[in-house]
This record gives sequence, structure tokens and C-alpha cells, in this order.
Amino acid sequence: MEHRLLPLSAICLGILLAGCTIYQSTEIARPSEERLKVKFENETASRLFNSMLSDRMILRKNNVAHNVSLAGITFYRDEQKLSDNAFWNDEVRRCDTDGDLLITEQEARTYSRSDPFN
Ligand SMILES: [Ca+2]
Repeated sequence: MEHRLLPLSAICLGILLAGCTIYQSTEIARPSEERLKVKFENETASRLFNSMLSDRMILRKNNVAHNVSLAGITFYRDEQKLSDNAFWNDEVRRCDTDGDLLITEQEARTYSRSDPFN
């Protein structure tokens, strides 16, 4: 019985949405931030940092803040995400624990072992 209701529900939802207006906007946070210039102690530090940075960038793309609201038959969907430079800077600050803009191998190892979801 339930499997027969699913197509009917989809049809009803389609009819309801047919007259709807949908607005979507994306806001870039910290858009004018300049990228921090950082040096690496050695190739291993660079590789470890960039590998973890890549992982975190993938997660970031799937973890954008969304706000969906409904007003009458109008849907509003807002997204907010960091600019690329702001994201880079936050990751450098997370890794470069002493803030000297030189990422040591030890700092990069600690960063690469951190939780990519936090
Ligand atoms: Ca450092």
C-alpha cells in the first residue's frame, strides 16, 4: 500500500511546486581577504600540508551552510561559503601553531593527523 502512495505523493508535490518561485543566492564570506604567504620547512611539510588541505577542501564543498525558507509559494535558498583565500588562511593558522608563517614538518604532521571534519 505504501509503495502506491509514493508516486501519488510525488505527483502532488510536483503540482504544488509547479507554481512556486525558487530563489537561490550564494554569499562569499571574507571576499577581500588576501592569501597569507607561508614557507615550508621542507618538502615533506609541504606535501603533508597540501594533502590535508585538499581533503578539507573536498569536505568544505560538501559542507556549505544552507538556509532554506518558505514564504507562501516562494522558496528561498541561501548559501554561505568562505572565499578561497580565507579558507587557505584559516588552514594555515590551524597548522602554523606558532604563527611564524613557517610550517615545520612537525606542525604539518600534527595538522595532517587532525580531524578533517573540525
Ligand atoms: Ca610555524
